[in-house]
Amino acid sequence: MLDLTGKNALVTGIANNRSIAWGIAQQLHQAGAKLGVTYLPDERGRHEQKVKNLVEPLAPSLFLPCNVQDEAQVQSTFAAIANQWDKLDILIHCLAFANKDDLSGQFSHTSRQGFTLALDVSAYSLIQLSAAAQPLMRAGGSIVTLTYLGGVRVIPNYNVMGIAKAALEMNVRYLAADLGPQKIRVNGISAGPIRTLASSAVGGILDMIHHVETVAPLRRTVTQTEVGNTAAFLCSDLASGITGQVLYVDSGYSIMGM
Ligand code: 0WE
Repeated sequence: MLDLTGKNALVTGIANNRSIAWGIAQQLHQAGAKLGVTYLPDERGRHEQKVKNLVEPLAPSLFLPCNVQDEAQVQSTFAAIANQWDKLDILIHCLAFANKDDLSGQFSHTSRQGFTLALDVSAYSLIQLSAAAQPLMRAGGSIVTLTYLGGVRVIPNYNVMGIAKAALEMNVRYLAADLGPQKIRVNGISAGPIRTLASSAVGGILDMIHHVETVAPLRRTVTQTEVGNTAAFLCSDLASGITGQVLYVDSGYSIMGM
């Protein structure tokens, strides 16, 4: 049985009730994990209040601001975890950002600044959070990140995010090799396209979803709950032999050639 009781989990990347991170947080909670939640702080705190209300039913013992572009916030987050919990078992990384202008048009025109931003927030942050989590993962641990097929194959308009996901997937492998001796496992979930805040800002997402519904073996898109269940599995002792892998939760879409 999938059982996460006695495990402490930090979940990043919840923006609203459509977030994949929200699906993951719910499934970790259902499996008995204790939760800590981070959010991207905004000036007026309206976003903070929305996320706080959303996660309230999961009774997180920690609710912390964490913008990964500010190293001090990352240090404060993990200092607060060290204060509250005797150990950290699970780290869920669901963070990505690229300039909207870099998610359409000519890839060859991607600016140095846009490239650096996308790779910093979407790929480097996994290294950053893993380093901060490492001393707290005293009993070993499980780190799970979210990736996308656009990091392996060309998906129109995914552009610089594809390069960021390619770097992220290689981060998974190097981190798995680095942290394995400390019994810390590192894996990625490559989710099929889902309607979320991040994807709805992307032109043509509905056409992409329709395409998946037409050609994927299961003839449908995946749900946040399905990604959440896979994350819960990867974080459980059922997956104790799995590290450095990218699991596809995509209705089988990625196996198709036509
Ligand atoms: O990884 C993603 C989306 C990540 C993302 C989304 C945005 C929109 C708003 C990163 N940065 C931003 N910046 C913004 O200003 N996905 C897997 C969803 C997604 O994004 C696409 C897709 C799919 C699928 C972009 C182009 C084409 C397909």
